[in-house]
Amino acid sequence: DIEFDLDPRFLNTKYECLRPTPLKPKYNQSLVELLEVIEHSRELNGEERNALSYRHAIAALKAYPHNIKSYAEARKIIGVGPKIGNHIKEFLTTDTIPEAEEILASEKYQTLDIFSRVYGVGYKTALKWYRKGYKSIRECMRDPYLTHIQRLGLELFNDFQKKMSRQDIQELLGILDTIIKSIYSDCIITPVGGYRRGKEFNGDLDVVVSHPQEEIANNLLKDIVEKLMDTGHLKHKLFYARNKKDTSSELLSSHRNVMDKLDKCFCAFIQPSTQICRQVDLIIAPYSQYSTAVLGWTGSKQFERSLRNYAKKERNMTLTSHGLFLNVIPKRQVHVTSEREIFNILGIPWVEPEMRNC
Ligand code: TTP
Ligand code: MN
Ligand code: MN
Ligand code: MN
Repeated sequence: DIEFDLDPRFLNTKYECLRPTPLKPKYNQSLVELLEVIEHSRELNGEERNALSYRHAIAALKAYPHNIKSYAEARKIIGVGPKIGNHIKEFLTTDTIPEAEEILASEKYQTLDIFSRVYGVGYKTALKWYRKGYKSIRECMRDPYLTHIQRLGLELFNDFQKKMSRQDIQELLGILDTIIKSIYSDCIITPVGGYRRGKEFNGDLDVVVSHPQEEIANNLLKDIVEKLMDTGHLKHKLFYARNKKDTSSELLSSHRNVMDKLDKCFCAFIQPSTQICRQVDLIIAPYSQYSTAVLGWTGSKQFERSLRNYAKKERNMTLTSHGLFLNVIPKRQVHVTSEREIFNILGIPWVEPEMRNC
């Protein structure tokens, strides 16, 4: 069984990227689900640091190769401190976690959870709407102060809530492939995000597109978006950013965990067979940044965060979607051409995309 065929040295590490993590954990599943409720509620309250400590513990539990049987056993796992340890103790005796049950039953959590799923709405806007007394998406739509993107997000809410099967995604990929290659037949199109990690159902489709010729790659976003508008597939641009093709100083200034500077368009895209509006995130990468862009956009977010931390703290390198850099003065780029090469240079055992689900 490849899923837990891992070096025991790597099991108890704070770096999720050293630990293959499957989509569906084999052990401790209901414990993980309850802790995820607490984590999500911390996130919705803007308690990011607290949420992060839950995420570390959850990731460790997802990769843990046994059902936990005692508090002492739980506390041996890196990332499980006294607080989360106590929740695990509660779980071992009652089969649930009282705080998670309270959260799930609270009207505030239920409402914030819905509002925060609207495209472009973070916890701050969700909380603002909740404080105004809104209880439903319909009530939010009557708010007089909506931004253009919030209105769009609310209008698209029903469609965007519908998950895509892998077959739905394949239909969209087929269309993108035909249209993009009709512009330039040498384009390289790679699905990334949750789909590449093997998720059965996805809320969106993320795609990295590149072309071997720099000049063509530079203008690719504009060309693709125009064509998708002409064909009627692209209904709305949710987010559109083209960045100046500048010096490498730009690349170096993009910090970990913030939006990169790759050209991108987040699209509301009509799926022909269902007429449902789907979110398709198109990312354009120059050929020289292709492998780091694919790695960076495959996720999970927690996997990326740990990979970047590992590069920085253990290897004195900076990894972004734009490239891999040595942190010497002046910074030096390490040229890489594949994901495997990046893992090799960082000295991390290869992790299949399906095992990056921390
Ligand atoms: P998402 O599509 O947001 O996440 P996902 O595909 O992992 O999960 P979901 O099923 O909710 O769609 O982003 C895909 C990956 O791209 C994510 O794991 C991290 C990366 N990413 C960035 O690097 N920068 C960004 O601004 C965003 C939105 C994502
Ligand atoms: Mn996605
Ligand atoms: Mn996305
Ligand atoms: Mn997670």
